This record gives sequence, structure tokens and C-alpha cells, in this order.
Amino acid sequence: MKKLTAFILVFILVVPIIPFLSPIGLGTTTIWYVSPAGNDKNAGDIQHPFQTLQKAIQASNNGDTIYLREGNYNTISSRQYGILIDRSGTPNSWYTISGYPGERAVLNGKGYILSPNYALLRIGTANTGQSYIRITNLIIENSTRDGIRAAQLGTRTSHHLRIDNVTINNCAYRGFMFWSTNPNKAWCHNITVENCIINNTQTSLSMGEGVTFFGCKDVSFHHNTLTNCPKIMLDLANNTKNCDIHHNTFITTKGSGIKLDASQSTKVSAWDENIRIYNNLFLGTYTAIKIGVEKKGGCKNISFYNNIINTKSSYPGVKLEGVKDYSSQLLENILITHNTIQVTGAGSPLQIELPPTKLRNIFITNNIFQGAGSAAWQVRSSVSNSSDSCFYFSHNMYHHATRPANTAWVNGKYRFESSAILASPEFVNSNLADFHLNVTSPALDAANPGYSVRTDYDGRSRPQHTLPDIGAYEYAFTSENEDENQNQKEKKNENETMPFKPPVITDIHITTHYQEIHKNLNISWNIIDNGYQITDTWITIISPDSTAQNYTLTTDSYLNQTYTQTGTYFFTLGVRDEHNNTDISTVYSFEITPRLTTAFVVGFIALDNQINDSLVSVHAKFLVYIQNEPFRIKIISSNEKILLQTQYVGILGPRMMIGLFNAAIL
Ligand SMILES: [Ca+2]
Repeated sequence: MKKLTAFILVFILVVPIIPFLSPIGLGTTTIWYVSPAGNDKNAGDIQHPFQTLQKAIQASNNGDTIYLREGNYNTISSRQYGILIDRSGTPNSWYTISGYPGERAVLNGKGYILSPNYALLRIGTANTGQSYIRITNLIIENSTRDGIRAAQLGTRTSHHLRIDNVTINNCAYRGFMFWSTNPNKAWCHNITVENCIINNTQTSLSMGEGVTFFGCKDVSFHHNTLTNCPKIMLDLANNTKNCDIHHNTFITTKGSGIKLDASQSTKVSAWDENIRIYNNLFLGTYTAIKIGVEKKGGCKNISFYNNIINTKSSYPGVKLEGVKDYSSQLLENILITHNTIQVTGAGSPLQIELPPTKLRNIFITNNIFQGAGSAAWQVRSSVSNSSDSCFYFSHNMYHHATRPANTAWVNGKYRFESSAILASPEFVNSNLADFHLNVTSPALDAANPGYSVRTDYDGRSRPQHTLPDIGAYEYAFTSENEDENQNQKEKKNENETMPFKPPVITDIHITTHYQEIHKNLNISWNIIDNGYQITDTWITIISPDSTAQNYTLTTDSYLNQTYTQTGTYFFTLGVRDEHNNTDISTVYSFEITPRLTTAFVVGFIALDNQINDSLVSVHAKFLVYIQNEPFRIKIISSNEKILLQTQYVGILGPRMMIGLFNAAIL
């Protein structure tokens, strides 16, 4: 099965839209160029580039910019430092190392054994902090230690660091490491990591994380995608303070998403403080977030809101954890609100592993806790009581797909706050990780406004309608969907009293919701005739220019054709039987895109394998990172014996999509 999975991972695809950055406005600073085809004896201008990045750094002054032209850079300057950045910028002129706009520059560490605690790209030596440094538009791979590391041992700090649009792939230790040995003396601070992909870290060392902030202050970590790290994808440790962690995607198929572990010492207390974690997406098979203490100290003022957790896991979704051997631990002022947490498997959506003596002011409000599979509880603690004064539970929704909602505490089961709602949240399509609420959901207008936040996962202002909704999404009522809701209810009532049941159109399926212009797009459906002869089936398609086309169909249950306009098409399907009973579907849509744009698969969320006598098939849910929009998906196999068929496609957010496909060895 591994073999097949590997083939599928081979996919895809290319053709970025090329941005153009102009050097205009850099003032008196110099732009240097590096190319694998260059020479370090050159002048370093665009016509005569250097060959190595280290040479360009040596030639440059503080505040300069270095562009790496397209290609593979498989050199380092020393085993200790890899490539050392020993320059800085200023607030008005950041020292910048960038892939040339629109080009793909790869720093490749293959073949070099780096010293422990170093990196392929190192910012500052042990005693010289660097500042106002931007690293952008690069791919960094095959480091035998960290990918990028900023650290100091003394009192000089590295600060004002910005890493954006960098892809980390295959690093033995960490992707990024920001480290202050003694943060009470010197902080690594004002750090931004944005729009990066951190894939395949901790590949050969037992220690490490995807990204580590150790003793850092003023951190902004957003719009990143993290996947394939065996332990922790994002670690905030040892007095890390003032962080905003938002709009990231964590694919937790190998290890946990985020860990707040405060301290590294049994003697000196350390505190992770003032950390906001919001609008993140967690998909996979391990715990999304652990808020806890490894040794001495704890976490204070932590807000976790508007996050979506969808794990198929024997581990909890959210965990408050500690270590029993150390008594001076505390989690204080923890707000967990407006999250949608669905765990299918043996794990509970929320698990509390600390006794009340180590907890203070824990607010758990407005969350959807949904379980499915063998997990019996939505909230579980074997050391605390639901009545402990450290807890404030309010307006959470508890639901299990096949069992009654339940919690497990020391003081018993079935302990819910009086404002709890025990009902299905009625997600739009949780199979495709679409946790928007249906118009009939009991979560609508049911949250506690006192513990609400002003926008939802989509950025929509909250509340809509009368009150905030429970969970990460706020339902956008319009007069139309209120009417539609009413119509559906009336139709339902009519159906119950009708002498003839109408035919029903089901399983409407579009091969892909995104298709290139002039290429075939297939729409298929099923009709349940309820015993009467079907006389008409039709499909009405509205083109992007608002013209409508009707197709009358006879026996076929599909329409496979090309489209000549780019943009959004809408369609409805209709069916009528011999008694004139009809059914008309709701409106569906698909996009016709002008051309293929960039995307690639960043991880698998779940695999359900099926092996028959001569057929092996994979039913996989995969996650694709979209670099440009509009987009479509194409699955390319390197082995002609593998048949790949895209089944469904859904959108998770502006840059992520999720899909299911089948693969089989023929
Ligand atoms: Ca509302």
C-alpha cells in the first residue's frame, strides 16, 4: 500500500503567475545577484552574477538585497554555519535574501553534514544577533539540521526577522528555529513567519519540531501550512510571549499540531504568555493542540478560538496537559471559545489531564464538540470534576454521531452545563471538512455573546442575525435563505400528506468543480422514481454571461461536455414522472478556469484502503495548497498502471481545498 501512496504523492503541477518586484525604492542600497551558472569572481550584478550565496553576503553591506536566480544551490560555507547571514538591515531597509521574482531557487543541503545546533541558513553567530532581515521566495531542502535558525547565546538579540513564501522540505531537525537561551536577558523578538510551507521535518533525528519559538517575544505566525512532522509541528516554549498564531493549516497525520510547553527546567519557572491562536485548520490523526507544562511554570492568558479541528484519531482534539511529578505548574486564564471540534475515533474532542489545583480561570464556551466512532465522551477528565471552580463552561454543543452526548469526569458522566445544547450541529458536509452550519442548525444564534469574538472562521462579522452561533462559523442569513428555509419546511409538510411521492434527484456529482476551458466536465446524478415512470429529465445551465441553456435528457444520467466561457456556471436539475410529480434540485455551481495554475498536494488526511482479489484501491482524502487562483486539480501518475479518478472537490478556504479520489492498480 505504501508503494501506491508514494505514486499518488508524485502529482503535480506548475505554472505560477509570476509577480514582478522592482528594485526601485531601495535607495542607496545595492542589489546583488547569484546564479548557479555564475562565478564568485564576477561583479555580482544581474549580467555577471556570483555563484554562491555566501559570496554575495560577503560582498553585500547592511540593508542590501540579494536575488538568487532559478536553480539548485548545493553549496555551504562551513559545516558549522551552513550559510551564515552576518549582515543586518534597518527599519527602512531590511536586508533581504530572495529568490528572483517568478523563479524557483533551491538551497539544497544534500551531501553536507552540519554540526548540531546549526542550520543550512543561519542568522547570526552565537554572539552576534542580526536584525531587520527578510528571507523570501526560497525553497530550502535536505538540511541535516535545521532549515533556518536564528539564535544567540549571549545578550545580543536577533530581532525583526521576516520569513515569507519559503518552502521547507526534508530537514532532519527543524524547519525554522528561533531561539533565545536566556530570554530574561535577551529576547529573539518581532518575528514574522508568513505564507510558508513546512513539510517533512524531523526526518532522521528523534528531537525537533516543524517550527520552534524558544524564548521569543512578539511573534506573528500566519497563513502557513505544516505537515509531515513526527512530533510537534509548532512548538512555543520557554517564556515565549505575545504571539498571534492564525490562519495556518496543520496536517496532523504524523504528529500533533501545536504545543505550548512553557518550561525546559525543573528549577526555573518559565511561562508562555499572551498567546492568541485563531482561525487555524487542523486535519489529520493526532492532537491539534496541547496547552501544558513540561516542567516548571505554565501558560497564562491563552486564547484559542475560531479553530476547526477535524481529526480521525485515538487522541484528543484539544488537550490541557501537565506532568504529575512537578508540583509548581499552572494553566491560568485559558479561553477556548467558538471552535468546531470533530474527532472521529477513540479520542475525545477535549481532554483535561490536570487537576484543579493546577488550573485557574479556564473558560470553555461556544464550542461544538462532536465525536464519532468509538469515543464515548465529548469532554473527558480523569483528574478534575465538572463542578471544580476553575472551570466556566457555557453554551457548548455536545454531540456524538451514533450515541447519546456524554462527558466523563471524576464526579460522574453526563455532566453538562445548564446552557449546553445536546443536538447535532448539522454541518453542511463534514465528510469534506465543510463545517459550515445548515440553516436549520440548532447552533444558530445559540452562543453566549459574553464570550464571543467579532469575526468567524471566514472573516464574517459576528454576530449575524440576532446572536452569535456556536462553533467557528457564523451563518449568513439573507432574506433568500430564510425564505428557502421556510419553503423547505413547507415542502416537507406537503410531502408527508401527498398521495403520490414525487421522484427524487439524488447524488448530484460534478467530476470536478473546477475545469479548464474547452475541456470536458461531467455532471452525473441518480433518480429515484418511487414506482412511477419518469417522463422528463432536464438540466438548466446558466453561463457566466447569464445566458441560460436547457438540455432535455432521455435515459442518460449524466451530461459530459465542454464549456466556452470562463467563470462560474450555475445549474439545476429537474425530473418529472407520469403523474406530473416533479423534483427540482437546488442550485449547484462549477467554475471554468482559464488555465492550469499552481497547486500541490501537501498531505493526506485519511486513507481507507480496500484490497480485493486482484484490485487494490485507495480511497484518500487529500489536501491541496493553492498558490494562485483560480485553480483546478489534475492528478498525474508516474505509473500507467495506476488509474486515478477524482471524486469530489471542496473548498476549505481561499487557499486550501480538500478532495477524495480513488486509485487502483489494474
Ligand atoms: Ca447568528
